[in-house]
Amino acid sequence: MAGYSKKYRYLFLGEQFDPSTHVIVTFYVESTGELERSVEAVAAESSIGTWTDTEGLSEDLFNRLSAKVFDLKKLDEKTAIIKIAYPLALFETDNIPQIFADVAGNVFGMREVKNLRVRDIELPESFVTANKGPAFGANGVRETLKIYDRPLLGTIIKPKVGLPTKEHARIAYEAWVGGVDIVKDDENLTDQDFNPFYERITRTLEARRKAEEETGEKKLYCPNISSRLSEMYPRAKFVAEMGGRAIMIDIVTVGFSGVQFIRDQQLGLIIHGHRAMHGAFTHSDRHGISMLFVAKMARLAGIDQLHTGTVVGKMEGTKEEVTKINNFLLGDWFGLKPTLPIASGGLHPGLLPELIGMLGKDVIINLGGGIHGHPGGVTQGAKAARQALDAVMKGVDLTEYSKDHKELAEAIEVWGAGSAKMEGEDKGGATYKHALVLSKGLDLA
Ligand code: CAP
Ligand code: MG
Repeated sequence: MAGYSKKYRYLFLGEQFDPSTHVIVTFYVESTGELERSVEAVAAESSIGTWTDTEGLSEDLFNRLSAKVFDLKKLDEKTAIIKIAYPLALFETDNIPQIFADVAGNVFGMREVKNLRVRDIELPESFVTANKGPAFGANGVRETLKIYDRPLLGTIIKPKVGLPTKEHARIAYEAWVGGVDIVKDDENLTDQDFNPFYERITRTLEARRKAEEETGEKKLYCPNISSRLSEMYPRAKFVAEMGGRAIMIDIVTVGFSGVQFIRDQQLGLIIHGHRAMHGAFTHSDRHGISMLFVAKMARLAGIDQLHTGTVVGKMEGTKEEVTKINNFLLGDWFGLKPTLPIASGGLHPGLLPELIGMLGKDVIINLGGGIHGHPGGVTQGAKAARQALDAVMKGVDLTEYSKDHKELAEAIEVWGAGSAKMEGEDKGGATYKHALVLSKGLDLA
């Protein structure tokens, strides 16, 4: 069958492209028809082409802006892992919505592909440094809290929604005095009648001040400002004016335009990135966008701390996947500040040894139900979580440590010590496509 274009070539297999002047994207492709035709279709549709050659597409224009497929690893007759080089000129390098529209836009819906997954993106230095990145970064978050040598302990006010502002602030206070460093709103709490945003900020920041006086520790409150942009900006400004130190944005439901806009305002606020809805496109290992790709966009956009998974909790994410993302976020990236990973979802004190054993100490450990579900209540739940963290940092077995820490003992009594796998299919297990990818010595992403 003829190639995708009669006039132009997208396949440059075996050729090299300068990584300082090209964006390199790795895709997993399952074709509906002839594999190489589908691969060309992906390259065309994600750069300058369409389903047919067009009058205006000159040779010069094509050579300057077309995507070039330079690596193709066949997994079977219809499936391959490919690498595509995109000329830098194709991009508006500090416009994240445009990056998605290029390499993670139309391509997913083409009839030429049965499944398509964007696995990774490698950006040239000039591209990365065109973006602000995090204002605080991992080190700035730690500097704000004056905590340098252990994981940070966070909680989410539970129930997720429904509490009136007074109760919300009280529970936040209880968590802070119990030993939690960071309190955040849940991803679906914004400005509902039962918990108006501006009143919540005033009351909860007052509670934070009280907790700081009593504990002598710095605390963080991350209120959820997610909304339309015309609302997000005044909400963020109000938090800053009221002495807040952080805000939370649902980066997927709000979108990266919103994240970049708030970051551009330089409000002096730590930006906590929640990734609710990411599972709609990161879940399948055969179709969608990897969380690694999303994490790279989040760091470019200026997210200071980002949910990336727990491996042992209720959300999916294999150890390889989560550690790869976390290592990227904490690693050097042409001088952009690192983003602090957040492990959250289904965690309780008994899981901390395994979690920290896998993810290390450069992480925020978020417990929602694992604190607010403690039989003794929130303060005891926070104490149990802090005791578990202290035990791990001292290298003491949890059960041993719980002998003279009753709140921890009560938590272990209810939830155990060690990873009782959450109910439901462990998505992290290898599917046949995973096995195929691994069999070729390729990593999962
Ligand atoms: C956790 C959580 C977080 C998820 C997000 C929830 O509560 O508040 O939103 O962890 O998942 O609503 O489920 P629990 P991820 O501690 O009670 O589970 O961090 O994977 O994006
Ligand atoms: Mg939540």
